Amino acid sequence: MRATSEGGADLVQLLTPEGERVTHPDFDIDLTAAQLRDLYRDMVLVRRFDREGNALQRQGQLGIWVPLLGQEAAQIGAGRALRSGDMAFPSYREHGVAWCRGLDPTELLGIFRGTDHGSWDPLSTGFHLYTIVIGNQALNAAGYAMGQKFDGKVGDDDGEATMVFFGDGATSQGDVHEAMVWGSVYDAPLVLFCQNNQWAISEPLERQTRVPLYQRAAGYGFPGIRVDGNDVLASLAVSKWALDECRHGNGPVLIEAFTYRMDAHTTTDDPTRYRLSDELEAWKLKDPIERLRVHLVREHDADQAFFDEVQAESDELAARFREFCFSMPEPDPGRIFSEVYADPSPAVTAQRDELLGYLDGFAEQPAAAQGGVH
Ligand SMILES: Cc1ncc(C[n+]2csc(CCOP(=O)(O)OP(=O)(O)O)c2C)c(N)n1
Repeated sequence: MRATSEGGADLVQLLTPEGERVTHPDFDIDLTAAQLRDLYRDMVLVRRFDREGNALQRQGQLGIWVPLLGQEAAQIGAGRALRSGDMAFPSYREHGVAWCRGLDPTELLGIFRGTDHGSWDPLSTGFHLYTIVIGNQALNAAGYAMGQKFDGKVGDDDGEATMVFFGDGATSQGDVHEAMVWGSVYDAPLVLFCQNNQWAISEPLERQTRVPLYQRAAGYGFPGIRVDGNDVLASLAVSKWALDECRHGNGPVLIEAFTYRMDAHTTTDDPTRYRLSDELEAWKLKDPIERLRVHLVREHDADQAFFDEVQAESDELAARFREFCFSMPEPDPGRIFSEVYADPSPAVTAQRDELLGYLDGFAEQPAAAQGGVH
């Protein structure tokens, strides 16, 4: 399984890299020109604030940023297939899914600036907090999906489903295998959405598997589908189908979105040390945004005014993202102790007092006198 830009014969594709609309015997989707424009807009805006995140890290405003460059179609397709009653469990690169769940992109900044561990409410957004521990969210998601089943929320068109996002590297984690076992034996409404971006930091796909990842589903007894992860139409169509199967009690489903991490693993990584630029060049020709742009121009009369409008909106979003980052307050040092337990704990209180006392040794204004813990 060498890292490759070819998805093979089983790849589900509805829009070629050249922007040509093609059919597939099992999957299709009928979208209006307005819906296609919306998908284009989603991808452009998400890419824009992602690039801004990278720049902010380089300027010392963020401790780290995790780029999604190249994975916009996989994420927007999956994210737009979800309904408000569904639950999504991301890893740390799912800024596009966050966008689809209605988070304001500025809500992502705290984690990367080191001011919080995630500021949004998972229940009201249907979007769990980011998980850095590789594969761990798959078990959380399997448990959540089992709960949906036990609560009788599965079985018809209005059923609920859970979607969990993880990478190719995560498929080597025990947690992901265990999630597949739990999900399958409890017929859980669980869509396992694996973004195979060909690399797990510097480890290529060939270090994770001998067989294509989607084929692993057969061993657990549920369908596995490989979709062109750079094709937003295919990602949306396959995700909708998989979620629908789950709503009706036919889960789980594994989706392998075949894509490519166009940037570094994170801003701490230098991919030129372990991969060749010709690989990157081959994937540039499969860019998810460009193929939809070409399709919109050729088949749906999108004119320059439309593209200019989206560009202007993305610049505004980037400026707002940036301004928000600059204006984020420093967290109170006592805050890390404030929500460890529901009720005060003597051990945590002692640690808090020790830290605040220590910091007071440096401050002109004692930290304890500033209000300390909320
Ligand atoms: C349990 C665990 N082991 C190791 C790491 C360090 N680590 C962070 S990202 C990463 C690679 C993950 O690759 P993949 O699952 O393919 O996802 P991608 O980052 O490519 O989206 C590793 C090993 C971690 N965060 N958690």
